[in-house]
Amino acid sequence: MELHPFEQHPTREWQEADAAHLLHPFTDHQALAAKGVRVITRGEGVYVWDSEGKRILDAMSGLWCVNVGYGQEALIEAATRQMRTLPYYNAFFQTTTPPATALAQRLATLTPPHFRHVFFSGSGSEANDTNIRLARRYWDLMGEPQRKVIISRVNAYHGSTMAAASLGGMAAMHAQGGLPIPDIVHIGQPHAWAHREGVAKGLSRDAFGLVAARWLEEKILEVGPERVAAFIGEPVQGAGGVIVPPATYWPEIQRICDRYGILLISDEVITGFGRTGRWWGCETFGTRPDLMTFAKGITSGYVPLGGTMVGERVAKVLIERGGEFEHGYTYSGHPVACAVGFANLELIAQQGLVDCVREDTGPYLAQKLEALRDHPIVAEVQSCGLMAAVQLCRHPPTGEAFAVEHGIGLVCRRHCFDNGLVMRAVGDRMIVAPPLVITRAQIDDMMALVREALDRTLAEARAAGWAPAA
Ligand code: PXG
Repeated sequence: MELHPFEQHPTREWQEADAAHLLHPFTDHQALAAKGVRVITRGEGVYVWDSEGKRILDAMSGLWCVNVGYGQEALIEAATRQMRTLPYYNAFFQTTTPPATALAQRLATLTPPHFRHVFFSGSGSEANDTNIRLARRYWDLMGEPQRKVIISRVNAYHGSTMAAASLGGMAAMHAQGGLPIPDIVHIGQPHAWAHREGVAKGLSRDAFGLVAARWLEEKILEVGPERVAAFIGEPVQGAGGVIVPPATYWPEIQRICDRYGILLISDEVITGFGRTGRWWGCETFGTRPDLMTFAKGITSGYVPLGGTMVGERVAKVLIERGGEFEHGYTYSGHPVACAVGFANLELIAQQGLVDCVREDTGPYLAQKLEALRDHPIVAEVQSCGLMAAVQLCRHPPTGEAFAVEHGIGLVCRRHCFDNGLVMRAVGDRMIVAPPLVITRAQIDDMMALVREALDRTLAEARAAGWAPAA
């Protein structure tokens, strides 16, 4: 049988072509060209294979998205059928397609009851742009057009467009684009470890959670409550390092939003669709957001799709008083994406994946992580459902960090890759967020690979004199 063009070339040829032509996201291209790109060619379940035939356990679900794992026939079938029937039509100009409307209806049944409307986009970044438009439009229609300011958090990740990167709190991103755009401001993150020598010192987790939430109130008062439109946050910060907030944090944030009447936006791009053990992170943490961003897990990443759940408070004003909302994307409600999303949600429900994460695999992962606490370079472990972080540290008893220039997270990530495991490094925090279909036996395999990578990292750090000898 003749090979497809994608199967014809050896790794080196892909690497050369790639270095010559493809600009990658968040990548130092000179460093990549010197090393040669890794080519991933296929996936099945929780595993992917590279062009050298090496099997890798994908403990990051691609980029926090392949929740049902690779190779699910129901999704493949849904895409194929919809492509044959109608590969594209739009939702502009008073039209729709059955998959777009059916998925909107389905989402209304899977979200808290005050969500009955959806605005689709092509990605999480676009959905967060939509949120800014919606929040400001809402306040215009409410007769308070001066309410423009959106408060977000340091180290938040809300996407990469100019507006979404502004919402995000990544200093390195802001430095490269003249960001943030006006009227977006940031407060600190509820990250007890990062504040261990500062405000969190001597406080219980719960007490620190209240302190961190009150940074929102302080910022509202500083900006002027009459100018604040919304607060946006990820229930658990993902790309910022899987920062699981203290239990006191979100209820206090909700109280503050209610007190000043500001909209609460829950960015559920990572935490949606079962990642935390409930359908939505806001259900795990007890908030009642007005807008909710989703993407990634809606299609398990098989095709791009994002959107915003619009709560009744905003939807009612927009629909009854708003006239035309001057906003939309070519791919808002793309029929193939929506057909795959619909099939994906059916699969998650049929397989009971959300309950499984909450009652079985999530607690099992947490228990396995506990066993890492005795490791000489592990300072803390944190998890929520199937997202987890392992904080590396030079000397856990004193909390002394590794020197930044040693890039210990990247050292650990290299050992993971070499060992057949994808794990993400955020500074000195190692992250896992495996597909929700992962079994207990596969969690055992994953954790054995994690421990092995930690041991190799420790050995390398000791040999280099970065960590104290045994
Ligand atoms: N919100 C959140 C909470 C995200 O995690 C986005 C919005 C943007 O979605 P799009 O579809 O526009 O990428 C994200 C995306 C990482 C990493 O390295 C995380 C994301 C994207 C790329 C890399 O952890 N999250």
